[in-house]
Amino acid sequence: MKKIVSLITIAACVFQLNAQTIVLDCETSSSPINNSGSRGATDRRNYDIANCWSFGGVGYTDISAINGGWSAQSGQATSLLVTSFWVKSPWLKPTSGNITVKAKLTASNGTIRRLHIAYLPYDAVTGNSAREGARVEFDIFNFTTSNTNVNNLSFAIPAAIANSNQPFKIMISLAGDGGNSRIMIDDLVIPGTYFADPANSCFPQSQIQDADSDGVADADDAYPNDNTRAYNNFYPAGNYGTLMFEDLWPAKGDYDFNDLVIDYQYNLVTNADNKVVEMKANVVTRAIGASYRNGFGLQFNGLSSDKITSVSGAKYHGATWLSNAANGTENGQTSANIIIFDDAQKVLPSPGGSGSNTIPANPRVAPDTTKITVSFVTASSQAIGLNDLILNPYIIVNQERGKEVHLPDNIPSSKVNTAFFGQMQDDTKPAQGKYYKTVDNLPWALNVVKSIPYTHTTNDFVSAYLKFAEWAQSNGTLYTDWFENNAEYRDTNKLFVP
Ligand SMILES: [Ca+2]
Ligand SMILES: [Ca+2]
Ligand SMILES: [Ca+2]
Ligand SMILES: [Ca+2]
Repeated sequence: MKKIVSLITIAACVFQLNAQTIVLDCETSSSPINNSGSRGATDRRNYDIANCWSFGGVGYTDISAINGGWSAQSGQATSLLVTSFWVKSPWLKPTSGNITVKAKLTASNGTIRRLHIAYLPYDAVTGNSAREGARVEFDIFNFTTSNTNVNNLSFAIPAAIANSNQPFKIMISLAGDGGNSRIMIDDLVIPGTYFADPANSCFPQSQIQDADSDGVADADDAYPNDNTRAYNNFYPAGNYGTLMFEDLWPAKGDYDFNDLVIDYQYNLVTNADNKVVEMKANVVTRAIGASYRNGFGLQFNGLSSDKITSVSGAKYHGATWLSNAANGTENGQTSANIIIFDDAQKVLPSPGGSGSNTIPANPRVAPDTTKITVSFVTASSQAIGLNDLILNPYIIVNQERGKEVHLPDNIPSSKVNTAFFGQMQDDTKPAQGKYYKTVDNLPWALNVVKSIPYTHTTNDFVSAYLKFAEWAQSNGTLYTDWFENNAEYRDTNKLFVP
């Protein structure tokens, strides 16, 4: 086996979801032939108007643009009226978060230059011809008029309209007094979902079917008759992933990575506000190439246990080390921990010979699927975003609670016996954030975001996955697809055939 100098494995499961935004950057033209001068400015502004932005006394310019080639610009900002120079967004349903915008002055003169930030409610009855109700100002920014620096501004969406499921416009007024400088803005980003209808005078969209009135149209709602749930977020998306563990830690062992082989898929169910309501995990125990009786747990890094209201589906067989609270999380933990099963040998009993589904000559046993449902608190003050969940799966070796094996550089639980760190081949160095790796950065656990075959008997993983070592030696830059079934990537003689 080649010397492995360093190794980066696929990181533990970090979920990221980009919230929807409505953006004005003044760049896009629907007319590709007019790319310069005032006609280019008009084209670009018309493109945004067609998408239901509106402007009062504000044009586009490519002179000293703030970002990209173009920015929006007021006339000489010598009116303190909020109705002289303004930009209005399309109708949108604001979510929580910050409106961000870049702004500057064209010259360092004048006594006052301001941005007024306001929202306009929808009012079809007493509103204006665009059905805009009375303007509500919620923030203001005063420029320093002695410079032309770019100001990166941020304004919180007011709680009164965030996630209200009602249409609003955001209106930015550009006002001032004295001098002759103009105000430029660019890269305006508003958190929310677009709700204007360009085909109907830019009025708010209508006729959307939403049977459970959670603000998510039936067509987009994975739970159209359940107003507490709206979306599925699968990890991995579209397929199962594989987790493989070596259980002789802190010794390196035979490095066959088949002591516990699990396929998994998590579904983080979110509500209309994109807050996590529950996690459904399918945990498929495929193989056990071990004599140890290993448990399997999942830590939610940094999430306090009281954020979980219930856990169902765990498989327990009387482990004396296991002590759970009423909500199904393990007692005595700083971060929430769920023990999914306490003894793999009971979940996937050996059908004869040693181990389960690792020795080709032995009888097979059908993989076991453990279905876990974890429910989370959903009160708005405590609700959990997708980015708040960092999932950290691990094994508990041979009924010894303090002997945990995690994915590389994943932190242990509060129950770990730190005396194992640094023993045998382990080179865990918490001060450096290094966990569960050898001096050469070999791990004791692997996570692959698709289901892959595992080694049979005690075959060294490196001799079965022929590009694994090169991937590892290259710091994860070569053969990032080492686990794929490409020509000359695998020695299938070393892999178990179910
Ligand atoms: Ca721009
Ligand atoms: Ca709905
Ligand atoms: Ca729903
Ligand atoms: Ca092994």
